[in-house]
Amino acid sequence: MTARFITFEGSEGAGKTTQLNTVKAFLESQGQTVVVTREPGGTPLAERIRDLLLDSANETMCDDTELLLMFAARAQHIAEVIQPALDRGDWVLSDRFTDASFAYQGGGRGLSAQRIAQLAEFVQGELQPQVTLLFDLPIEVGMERARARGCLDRFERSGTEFFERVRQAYLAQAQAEPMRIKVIDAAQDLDSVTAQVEALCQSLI
Ligand code: Z5A
Repeated sequence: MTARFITFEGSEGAGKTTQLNTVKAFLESQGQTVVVTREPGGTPLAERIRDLLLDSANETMCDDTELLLMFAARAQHIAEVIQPALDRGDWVLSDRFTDASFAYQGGGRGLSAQRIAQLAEFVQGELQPQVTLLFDLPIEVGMERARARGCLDRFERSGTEFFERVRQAYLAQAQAEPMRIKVIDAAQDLDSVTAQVEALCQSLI
């Protein structure tokens, strides 16, 4: 096995959650045990932090608080779910991980990448996903998909410019780490995106 910890990233409505299930089905068809999880969240305590982060009533939350809560949730998630699963030899598929902090809190909010890297080192040490699937699509397409779902959370209320900065930060990460981060064209129809992901699945095992 070459990859056991796989993360799914992308901006609003990119189809991460949908395609995570494609990878899960593939791995299970190969007889693998798969743990599916998400960030922020993934444990009862981290899900409570997620509620704080997404609640649109928390409009006074400052950017540093947002960043620290993301990493507090991540510390709990690693300790309770990710590391134990990897130690058992299971696969872990996480809907978002630290790349999202660099993209949203770094690119989107404008916090220093150096400060985020310090927190990443503190919270996760050597732990890194071996493969990251980055679902990339124009912001308007993703927002349209999210709007179709109804009520918007605290992040989804951010403007187009915020999400454009997030997208560019993700693409810059992919350029810096092409071996780990695989960019998927998520603007295509569902069958075409699924076909791209299935093609990548073959290289996971
Ligand atoms: N966040 C952060 O700021 N910093 C961090 O460190 C972390 C997170 C970890 C919660 O994430 C927020 O936390 C997130 C970033 C921030 N905020 N935002 N924005 P989340 O993952 O829970 O929320 P999300 O990004 O908003 O997820 P999402 O909108 O559910 O997107 P998705 O999972 O990528 O998409 P989906 O659920 O698979 O699909 C969305 C809809 O589109 C759905 O109706 C599908 O049926 C449809 N879909 C999917 N693919 C297609 C295609 N190809 N064509 C047409 N329709 C499609």
